[in-house]
Order: sequence, then structure tokens, then C-alpha cells
Amino acid sequence: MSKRAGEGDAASPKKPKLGDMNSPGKPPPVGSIAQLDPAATGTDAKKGQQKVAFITGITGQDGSYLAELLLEKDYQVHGIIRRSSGFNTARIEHIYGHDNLFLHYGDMCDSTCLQYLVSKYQPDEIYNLAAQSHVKVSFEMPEYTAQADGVGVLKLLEAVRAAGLEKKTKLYQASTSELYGKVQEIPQKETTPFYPRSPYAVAKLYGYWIIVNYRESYDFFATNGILFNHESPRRGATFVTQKIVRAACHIKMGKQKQLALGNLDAKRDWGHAKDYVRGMWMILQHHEARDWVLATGEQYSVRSFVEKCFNHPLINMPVEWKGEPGTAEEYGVLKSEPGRKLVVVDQRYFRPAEVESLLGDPTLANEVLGWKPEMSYDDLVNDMMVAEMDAVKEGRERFMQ
Ligand code: NAP
Ligand code: F7E
Repeated sequence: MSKRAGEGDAASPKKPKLGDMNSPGKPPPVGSIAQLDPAATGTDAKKGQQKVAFITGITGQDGSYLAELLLEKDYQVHGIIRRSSGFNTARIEHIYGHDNLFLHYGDMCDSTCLQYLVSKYQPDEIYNLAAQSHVKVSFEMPEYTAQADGVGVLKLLEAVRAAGLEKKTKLYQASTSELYGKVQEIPQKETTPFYPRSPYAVAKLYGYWIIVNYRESYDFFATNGILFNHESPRRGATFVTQKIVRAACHIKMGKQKQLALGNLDAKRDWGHAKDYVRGMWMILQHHEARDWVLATGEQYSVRSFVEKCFNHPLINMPVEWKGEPGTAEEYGVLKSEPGRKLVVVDQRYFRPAEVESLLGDPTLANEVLGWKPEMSYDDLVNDMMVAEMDAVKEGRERFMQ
């Protein structure tokens, strides 16, 4: 099968092995979902004042951390998972058998299931995290991205209205710094005009405005969190941070030769996903429904992220850049062995339209919500490096989507 651009983001990706997610002592990830459906078990009776939360995208990076957080807070958590011919539950395996966790098959493109689940479980809080979230892939699947990431938000809002819950249910929409795209102001805050640069961002723009419209039209507690990039050991392998972390560890252990990247000079405001899911929860606890920027206020380039990972004590293979900067002729060598190319630039990883630089201003969330990131950029890189090196040493593949 020919390889289309975007598919090859993770260097030589291998399919997760069955045993990784279905090993002895661990719950089977797919077959048992029906057992976790309260309709099958009859165990979903709420305990006293227990809050009910509904998470779309629970199998993703943010969904998995948010589910953990809400379970710690004693919520009854209902999550939507997509039917897949493989396993897509690796990130929630550790909370799989939790008494307050219920999983249901569903899809953002299927309004029937959204309406059924919302009316049946009458959530106090909905976190809409489900999305085709890869910007590069959105250029290859623009229509699906528009359906899932844009119209899907409308389907969810309408499911709440159809159930007559718009005065009870609070809804968090996973909006994104990609809305700022070709930035009109530096740093970007809640009032900065949007200029989306990808089918993903355009779909999310619809999601953003339909949330605002339903808030203003129906007095619906519907909010947008405009979140800047956040990463973690659970980040999918085709996003740039995880791709770099994974390559550094694989190269160190002799399992990979080179790392191929696109735009080395793109700059991002990278935080840790754990801090950002705490922010999502705080947004829904605030008395007023409005839109919030969550960011660190610091910015680093892809190039500097590469340097940081290869300089990490677990790797200790400093990179030196050679060739014409900012062109496909540029490459990175091992400083102590200049004949050994560690990083190459590959046109396949450039986007038809790029977002060059994002930097958020989280003042509003800092001052009004009291939200501040607890993990620094160094903490983030270290957390990702340690988790990946452990996995490589144990021969485990993680989150290859
Ligand atoms: P992620 O790891 O890619 O997770 C996306 C989740 O959405 C997965 O559970 C995925 O299911 C699910 N999903 C995809 N298409 C779906 C569909 N049609 N119906 C139902 N579920 C679907 O993304 P993330 O990093 O956790 O991000 C969470 C949300 O925040 C996304 O909406 C993303 O666009 C947004 N966001 C992310 C960032 C960031 O830096 N991480 C920043 C701003 C906004 P599978 O597991 O089956 O694929
Ligand atoms: O790219 C550049 C690439 O794919 C970051 C999603 O969570 O955050 C994420 O979107 C930058 C871009 O994330 C490669 O061109 C260079 O400039 O890790 P990324 P993203 O596009 O910023 C936002 C906030 C979201 O909402 C999204 O859902 O890195 N880059 N070389 C590369 N990117 C990738 N993926 N692969 C490369 O080889």
C-alpha cells in the first residue's frame, strides 16, 4: 500500500501488539465494554449528590487524564468510545474496572447515539474532547474533520436541548489555539481575532461559534476552553513532541537511525496535559459561562525541543545543525561524531499552510479562575522522556495514533 503524507509521521510505526493491551492480569479492552455499560449491569444508580459527567474522546490523551481527575472527585463518569477493529482503550486501561466508570459505544457523527446517551444519563457536565485532532491529517480528511470536529459539536448541543437539559447541563468545548493560526496579535488572548489555517482549525471555528451562539440564544452554560498545545507521555506518536521523544529514545537504544521532521522553526506554547484537564474542570465550576485561554505564556521551537531531548541525561547525544537553515537541506548531526546524521528535514511533514508561531496569554484564567500550570517545560520533557525510555527498554509500543 502506498504511504500517504501524514501517515508516516511516526518513524517506522508498528501496530500495538495484542499483548500490550490485553496481558494477563489486565482487563480485556473491548469485549468487556458491554459489562461496563450500566444498561447491562444496572449499577449506575447515583450515590446521593454524586455528579454525572459525560466525556467524549475519553480514550484520547486529555480524556484519559480528565476521567482520572473526575473519578478522584467521585463523579460518575460516562465515556464514549468508538468501535474499532483494534484496541483503542490503552490510555484508560488502568481505570477500566472502576465502579464509577461507564463506557458506551458512540461517535460524534452519530446524533442518535448522542441523544440516547444524554437523555438516558442526564449529565451535570459534558466535556466534548472528541475530535480528529491532527492538523496535518485534516488536510487529507477535511470533510470527516468538519463533520466530527465542527458539526459534531452541534449534534451534542442539540442532544442536550432535545433532552430538555440546557438549563441543567454545563458543557465544555475543546477549542484550540489553532483558531489563531496566522496570528493577529502576540501573545494571543480571548479577544484576539481568529485566522484559522487548516481544515481542522476551520472545523473548530464552527465548534467555537456554535457554542457561543447556544450560550447567547438559550442561556445554555456552554463554554470554550481555547487551549494551547499540551503534551504528556500519553500524547499520540504522530504529534511532534512525542515523535521527537520517541525517536531520541529509539536512536539511543539502537532501534532507529534517524528522525525525519518538517518545519523545525515552528514555535509552540507547550504545557502538560494534566494541568490543562484540571483547567477544564475549573472552567465548568466557575459561576459564569464564558471562553478562556489556557496557556503557559512561554514559547519554544521544534528545533529547540529536538535539542532538549537529545541533550537529556537519558540520551546525552547533543545535536549540531548543518546545511542551509530553514531548508530541506538542513540536518542535525551528533556533535561528537559529525558524520552521523540524527535529524533530517523531509518535505512530507510540511503542511500546505503552516501556523508558524503560537504564544498564549493566560492572564484571565490565572486571575479569575486561579488556574496556573504546575508543571514546567523541563518537567514536561522529563516526564515524556522517562516514560518513553522505560517503554523502549521494556519493548512496549505506546499510543501509536
Ligand atoms: P487525541 O488524543 O487525538 O484524542 C481524541 C479523542 O477523540 C480520542 O478519544 C478519539 O478516539 C476521539 N474521537 C476522534 N474522532 C471521533 C469521533 N468521530 N467520534 C467520537 N470520538 C472520536 O486528542 P487530545 O490531545 O486528547 O485532545 C482532546 C481535544 O482537545 C480534541 O478535541 C483536540 O482537538 C483538542 N485540543 C487539543 C490540544 C492539545 O494540544 N492536545 C490543544 C487544543 C485543543 P480514538 O481513541 O478511537 O481515536
Ligand atoms: O505540530 C511542526 C508542525 O502536530 C506542532 C494538536 O493537538 O495542538 C496540536 O496541533 C508543530 C507544527 O501539533 C513535524 O508543522 C515539524 O508547526 O505536534 P503538532 P499542532 O499542529 O500544533 C493544537 C493546539 C491542537 O489543537 C491540535 O489538536 O510542529 N512539525 N515537523 C511537525 N509536526 C508533526 N506532527 N510532525 C512532524 O514531523
